[in-house]
Formats: sequence, C-alpha cells, structure tokens
Amino acid sequence: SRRYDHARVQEYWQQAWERDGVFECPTDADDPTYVLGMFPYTSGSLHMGHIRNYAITDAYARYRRMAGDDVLHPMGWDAFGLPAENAAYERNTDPESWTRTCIDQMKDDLREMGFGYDWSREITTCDPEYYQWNQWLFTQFYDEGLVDYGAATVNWCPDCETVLADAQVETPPEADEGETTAGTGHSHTHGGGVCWRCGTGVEQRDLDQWFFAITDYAEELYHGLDELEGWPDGVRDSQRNWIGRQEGARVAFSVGYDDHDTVEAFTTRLDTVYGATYLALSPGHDLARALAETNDAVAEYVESVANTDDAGMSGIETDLTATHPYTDEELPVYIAAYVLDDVGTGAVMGVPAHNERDHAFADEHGLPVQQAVEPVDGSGTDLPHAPYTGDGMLTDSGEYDGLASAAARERLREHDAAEEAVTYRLRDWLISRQRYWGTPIPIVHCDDCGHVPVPEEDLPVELPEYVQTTGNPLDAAEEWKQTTCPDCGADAVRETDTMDTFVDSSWYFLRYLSPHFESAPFDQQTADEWLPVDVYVGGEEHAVLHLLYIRFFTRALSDIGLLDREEPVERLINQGTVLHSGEKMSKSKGNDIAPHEYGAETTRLFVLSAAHPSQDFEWTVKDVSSAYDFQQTLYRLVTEYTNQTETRTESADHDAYLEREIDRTIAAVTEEYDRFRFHRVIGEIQRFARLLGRYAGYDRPYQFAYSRGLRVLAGLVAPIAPFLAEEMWQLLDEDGLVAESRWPEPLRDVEDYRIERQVVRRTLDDVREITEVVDIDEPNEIELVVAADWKYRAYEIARESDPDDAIVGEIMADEAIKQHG
Ligand code: ANZ
Ligand code: ZN
Repeated sequence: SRRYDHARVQEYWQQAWERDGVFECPTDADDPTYVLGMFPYTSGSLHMGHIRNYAITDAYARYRRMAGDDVLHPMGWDAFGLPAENAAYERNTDPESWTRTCIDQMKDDLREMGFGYDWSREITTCDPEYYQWNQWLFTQFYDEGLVDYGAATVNWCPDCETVLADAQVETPPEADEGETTAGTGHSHTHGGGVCWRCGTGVEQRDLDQWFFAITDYAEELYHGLDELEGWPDGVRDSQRNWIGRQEGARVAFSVGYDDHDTVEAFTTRLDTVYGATYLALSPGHDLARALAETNDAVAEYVESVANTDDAGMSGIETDLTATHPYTDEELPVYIAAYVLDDVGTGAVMGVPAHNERDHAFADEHGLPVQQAVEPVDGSGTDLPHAPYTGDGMLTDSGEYDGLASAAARERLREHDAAEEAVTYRLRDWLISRQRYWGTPIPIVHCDDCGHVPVPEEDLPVELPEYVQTTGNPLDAAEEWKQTTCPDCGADAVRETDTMDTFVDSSWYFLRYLSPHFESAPFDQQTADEWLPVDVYVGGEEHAVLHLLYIRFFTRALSDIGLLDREEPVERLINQGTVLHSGEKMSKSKGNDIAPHEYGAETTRLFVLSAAHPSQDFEWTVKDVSSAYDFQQTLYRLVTEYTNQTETRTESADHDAYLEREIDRTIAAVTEEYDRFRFHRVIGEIQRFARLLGRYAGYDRPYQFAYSRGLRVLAGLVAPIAPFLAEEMWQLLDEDGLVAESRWPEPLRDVEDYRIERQVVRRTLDDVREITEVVDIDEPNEIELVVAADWKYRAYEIARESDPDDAIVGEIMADEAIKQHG
C-alpha cells in the first residue's frame, strides 16, 4: 500500500489552514491562551533547538485550540544584533539584506515543519515600525528617571569593538574554576572573561554609557521570584543568585581625611567586627581616588591594577588610620585590588581570622589575625594559620562575648556606627552598543542643553544607510549625525550608540497583542486582559538575561502606568538540549543535523517523543526511524480500513473493551497534553494504535466503535503530527480540518477513568486491583490482548516506582492473566 509522505502533502495543508485562518487569534477574544516560544535570532536557518522549542509550543497551542480555547500563538524575528553585521561583512552585503534573506529562509522552514502561527501578528525588530517603540519606551524611561548616563568601566570586546553587558561576559571554557561563570558571574571580578559571541578575551575600558536602572527593581525582582510557581526552580535560583541579595550592615569607620570624614564598610558578618584588623578600599573608591591625587605611590598602584587582570592580593598601605567604632583602636587603611568598586560600599573591614580573602591579604601584608568568634561544637580552629569562617560564639568581643553569631549580628547593629543594609550583586543594565545594527538611542547632544531626548513626534530616529568601517558605522555617518537641538535649535549631534538587542526582546511579547497599534507600543486594554503569557518556552541559556529583563520591563511599564501587571509569564518551560554523540548539537561542533534531513514531520515527532520537554536527549537514527515508522503505522491503519476492511454493524461482547480503551486513551492523552508530557502522549497513542491493529486483526471490527477509534486517533495525534492527521481525517471522510475539529471526548464520564487511572497509578498492591478492573469472565483473544496491555502497563508503573516491585508486579499480572486464561 501507499506510504505516507509528508513532503507531498504539506503545502496543500498549509494552504488549507491559512485559507481558513485556523491560527488567527480573534482580536475580540476575551482572554486567549497565550502560547509563546522565544522568537529566533535571525541567524540563517533553523536548528534542532528551535525545532524542539517550537514543536512544544505548537503541540500545546493546537491542542488548546481543539479543546475550544482562543489561542494566541505568534511568531516574529529577533533581527538586530552583531552577528548580522559580522555575517554581512563576510558576505560583502549589508546587515539589512542579510537579515531579510535569513527571515525568508527561516519562515519557509517553519512552514515546512507544519507550525501554525498567527502570521498576521508577525513582528520584526529591525523594522522602524517596531524599533520606534524601543525609542519611545527609552524616552518614557528617561522621563521616569530610569535611564542613567555616565562614565563606566565597561567590558570591551576588542574583536567586536563593542561594550558587553556583564551577563555577556563568559568564563572561557578551559578555565576550571573562576569567579565568573556564565549565569552567575559578574565581570567586576576583573579579568579572565570572554565575549559571549566571539570568545575573544574581554578588556576593561572607561566610556560614557547609557544604562537602564534595573537595580531600582532589585528588591522587587528578587521577592517576586517567590510567587513564580510556574517557573522551574533552577531558573528562579539563577535569578536569585544573579540579583545576589545580601543582608548585612554598613559600619562607619572614621578616617578624618579632608571631606572624607568616615568610610563605610559593608559586611555580612558584623559578628566578627572585633576581629577587624585593617580597613581596605577598592582602587576606585572615592577616597582612594582622592588620595591618588596627592600621593604618587597610591596613584601608581591604582593605575597598575586598573590595567591588570590578575592583581591577586596586592595592595598598598596609605598614611591614614581608621578608628574602629567599637574598640576605638586605630587600624591601618589599605587600598586593595580584591576589594571591588561596585560591590557593597567599595570598602571592607578586614577580618583575617574569619574570612579567606582577608586572611590571604593579611598573610601577604603581615597584618595581625585577631579572633572574634569561636566554634561551639568543640571542633576547634587552626588559627592563626587558617581562618575559621563559620558562625559560633563571640570571644574577645567586649560586652558581646558569649553571644551566638546570629544574635550578635542584631545586637551589634544597635551601635551608632552600624546600620542595617542590604546589597545586591545586580548592576544597572548597560544598554549602549557601539554598533550599527540596532536601535539608535534617541538622544541629541547639545553643547548648551546637554543630552536631550528626541521628542515623540520626531521618532523614529531611523538608521542611516550602512557603510562598512572598522569602528562604529554610526560615528562615520556624518550627515546623519548632524542635527539640531530639540530644545534650543542650535546645531547638535546625535547619539551614535545603539541599544543592546535585549531591549528589543524585553517587550516583544506585548507587541504581539496589538501588533498594528499606532499610538503606543501596545494597547493597554488588550494587554491587561490577555496577559500573562500562559506558557513561555525557550532555552535555559536565557535564565537570567532575557527572563530578568522581561520581568523588569513589566514592572517598570506598570509603574509608568502603561500596564497593570507584575509578572509577565505564568508558566515557563526550559526545553532541554538535543545532544548528538554526547555533545550539544551545534553547527560549530559540526555534529548538527538539519531539521529536514529526515523529513520535517518525523523530526517533529521525534523531538517530542524522545523525552520530557525539559530533559536533554540524544539524537539517534534508531529513534528517528521509529518516529518514521509510527507515522506509517497510523497511516496504514486508516488506509487499510478505508480500502479493504469488512466491518460489522452489530456489536459483540468484546467490543466493550475497545470502547473503554478509546475513552481511557482520550482521558490519558488529554491529561498528558495538559502536563506537556508529549513523550507520554505519543506512548499512549502508540499503545492505542497497537490495540486498534490487533482488534481489527481478530475479527471484523464493529463499524461504530472502530471508525470512532480511528477518528480519535487522528484527533489525538493532530497537535503533534498535523499533516498526517489531516490526511487521516480526509481518508476517514470527515468534514473540514482536523485542526479545527473538536477535541475527542470520551463517551463515558471521564471521571470514571480518572479514578481508574489513579488506581493504575498506585503501584504494587494495586496491580491486583488493576487485574480486577480488567474483570475477565470469559476470556477471548481480545481480552487477553487487553490484559497483556494492562500487564505491560502495570509493569511500567511498578518499574518507575521501584525496580524490585517491577518483578513482583509482573508476576502478579502474569498470574492474573493465567487465572483468567
Ligand atoms: C567582614 C567579614 C568577616 C566578611 C567575615 C565576611 C566574613 P560574601 O563573602 O560573598 O558573603 N565585601 C564587602 N564589600 C566588598 C567589596 N567591595 N569587595 C570585596 N569584598 C567585599 O560577601 C560578603 C562579604 O564580602 C562582606 O562581609 C565583606 O567581607 C566582603 F568573617 O565583611 B565581610
Ligand atoms: Zn540645546
């Protein structure tokens, strides 16, 4: 018989879907189910990671649509960014043409995969219609004080010739242990980091830059994570870690130098304050800078550490002393590279007895080690040779002696010199990029008025024509640069930095809601009704960057009054990695498989059947070919039925089993779709298809039940193998499109099966019950088939809970069958 070949039919069905507007979300919908996959970066073609991501959202979107929801499942293009500029450079074209070519290619790819999007809502971030709103939002943020401009020591990639955000500086792969790791680290740990795009070693430079004040939201973003129950714990932990909230105290040490009366040190261990034997300032501390002005040695030291990656435990003693606020002792004051400019207050009280770094510093500079805390479990310490870093009981701490660390931290805070303080590792978001292919920052620099935001009526500031230069092409666009000041009309110049592309993706989920809205980036009423995104699916590499920025934008927009919402995404799924020969599949590793190599629908089926969406899985030819066989099995069942099967119109006893299995399968599959366990959906469908095959082979099938079974089969598989399902639907002579048909419903009350299913779930003891549920009086072959199926199920269930139980379960199920057989 004929084989199923999706390539022959996909164009036909895509057109049929499009003609019927199957995937269009009605603008007047109340609160559609919003299913979103992270939009792709327009890099040229789709890879397996995209396919997996979009197969998940498409399956869920199609399922919810058939179940009766209005569904919003949009798609667009993350189209700005340095890689397009690099690619254009290599190919001697311009970023725009290159990007448009990529979009065409990728759109074709998506279509071929059978993904169903509401293309009427397509957005492309490099369109002025889109990026004008980046600029508009920038000016709104500006007015609200959420934009800062200032000199900053920034991460500079000498190869890309641009600034990188902290989060875009990664640990080089060969570094075994560094303080900076992608996802948690900060470049302010100095040196060693590499550019996330090109892998070149990152340098530090001082430049005037634009920032979004995300730190204003540190506290909210941190605590908001507690509410995000639909997000994986791993992502929430990464964000907590990234925000790096620390509770502690600021302690004032008086130094009495010029207008620097006191220096405040931030500590998380106020209980160790009696162990402080020196005070250390970061090289960028205001006081350090002031001292450098009059002291050559200090100036030289500050200069030298600024230019090195590895200042280690170096430091320089100053002429100052600091008065310890609790003991009135005079402590030496150092400038030390291990004290970081932008952590806490940029100054630490050095406690060599209880802190590793302070201990190392004291070793290096011959400073005393003074114990203040002793262990309470009698374990003893190795002081002064090694610090004791745990909590304990205070010792040599004056009136605080004998207190436990935690209690001491509170009591010590009552002192006038100490103050409760919270610090964050989170830095403001540096959005300036010295590149062409991005949204021009809408600012005009005027000699008299300073920097002036471009007024709303002059937006968008469109990109000038592309010219290839080594530095920033916008700097070279002389004509474009020259303008007049919006405030005073004098000659002025445009800002030539463009925005980090992460700005584009921080609110794109809002633009999809009203993509053609003309008076604002989105229609607030629709947004308030349609948000949050019900399910957001994407790679875990976005755990901190992108997923923190969309949370920040949502809160900032709500504070500005453009939105009324705290969190943008209800449920987040990080899809796992597709591996090949044990490594992540990727072009650069040369182990990638093009999505079309084995047929689009086979690939789609395979990526969903291989594992739970959040699990990694290995690409194997064997599994791919079973995904192929699966389609053929389903197709054959239908063609055999329509071509040659003789049916019965009167029902027989054993048909009841089929009826029940149909209902049970619907209930089970529905539940698995609800839980995004598509691998189990496919498992259930496979089992069901086997049963149908055996049923039809046993006797002439009962027309009513069997045709229903096949229809249900087509319906259940439609979200996963949509072309195949349409073919089956058509062969079965059903009206319309399966994509628009109603989700299959059980004839019997689903609750009954739910209960049955729960029975099945309760392992061992219940294997007995399972066989009772089967309740076989006069077994025939079909019943044995069903019983065998139950047995298999019981075996699987038992095996999942306990490998030993599995054997027992199997024996019991066997016995039950024997008894009846
Ligand atoms: C005194 C002290 C005693 C500290 C002690 C710790 C242990 P962690 O270590 O991650 O908990 N710190 C504060 N500002 C700093 C800066 N700008 N650069 C480098 N280090 C800085 O972080 C909190 C500790 O980091 C703070 O508590 C401070 O050292 C140090 F037994 O103060 B602690
Ligand atoms: Zn002016």
